[in-house]
Amino acid sequence: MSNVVKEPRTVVRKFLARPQHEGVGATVRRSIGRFELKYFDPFLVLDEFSVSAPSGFPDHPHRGFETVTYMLQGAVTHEDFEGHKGTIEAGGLQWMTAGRGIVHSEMPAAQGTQKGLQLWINLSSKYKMIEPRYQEVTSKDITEAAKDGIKVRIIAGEALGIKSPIYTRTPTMYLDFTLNPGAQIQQPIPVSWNAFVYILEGEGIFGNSRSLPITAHNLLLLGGSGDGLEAWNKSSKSLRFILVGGEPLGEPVVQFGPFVMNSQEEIDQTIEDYENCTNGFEKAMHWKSESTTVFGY
Ligand code: FJE
Ligand code: FE
Repeated sequence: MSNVVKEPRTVVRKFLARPQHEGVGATVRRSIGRFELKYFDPFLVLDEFSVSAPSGFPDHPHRGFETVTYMLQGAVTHEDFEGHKGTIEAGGLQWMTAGRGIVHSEMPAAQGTQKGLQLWINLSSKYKMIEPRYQEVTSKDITEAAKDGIKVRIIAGEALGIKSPIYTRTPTMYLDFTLNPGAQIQQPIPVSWNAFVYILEGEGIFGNSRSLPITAHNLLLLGGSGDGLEAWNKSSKSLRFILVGGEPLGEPVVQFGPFVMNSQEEIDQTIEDYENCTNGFEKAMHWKSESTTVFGY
């Protein structure tokens, strides 16, 4: 393989994400967003979630950031206060820019266990109050590339010379790699970006070919300033992980649950807006999701 990475990044920290309760009866393995790792600029939360009916994430608001929901198994139905509704099926993706405000529900769409990843990406102060926007991609329309025992689903950014059509308001890359036994990758990452790996399946070696293999549910923070990632599958099973990178915003972050702003004053204003249904929360006034009714909340 040609040397596309000149200065590979090293793994500087490792976190095992253990299951915890979230929403109503749902379980998440939270890596970014827990107290030891409150923020990894521009990333606020990474949850590997697992829900079965009637558990889920009933009506709740968001302001000031984006949520990226990527389904791994089963399906989730989302429904918002503007009447936007749909189902994210296995392998599919919803990239939601909450901007000034969304109120929605995210609930299981099928029997059995629904699994996926939800990533929260912060928005810069100049975009926190933009109009909400959705980008939705079904599994068959996700850009894929394959080469030398590597398969990559390009959710955002570029890999193996192929680009995703997703627009990232905060510059972000999001790649889902599967490496066959014996395969290795060299993936460029912009030098100034923060980047991490989260392992989904199997075991892999990251950063240094002599390091110990790392298994599922671990988050790896990649050291700054290198120009890419090198990883190896030296095991006998397939290895699946995501590589996510983003341009740091370098701004103050004040978070109150699902509201993420730059100052306490803006958070106070947001709570007021949500309570009074103003400044983007107008449609929350008489709204209740259908799923909330169906599931009996
Ligand atoms: C939540 C605010 C929230 N992780 N993973 C507060 F927005 C949420 C929430 C989620 C969520 C939803 C999905 Cl589909 C997947 C998630 C948090 O909706 F649970 C709390 N407590
Ligand atoms: Fe949500």
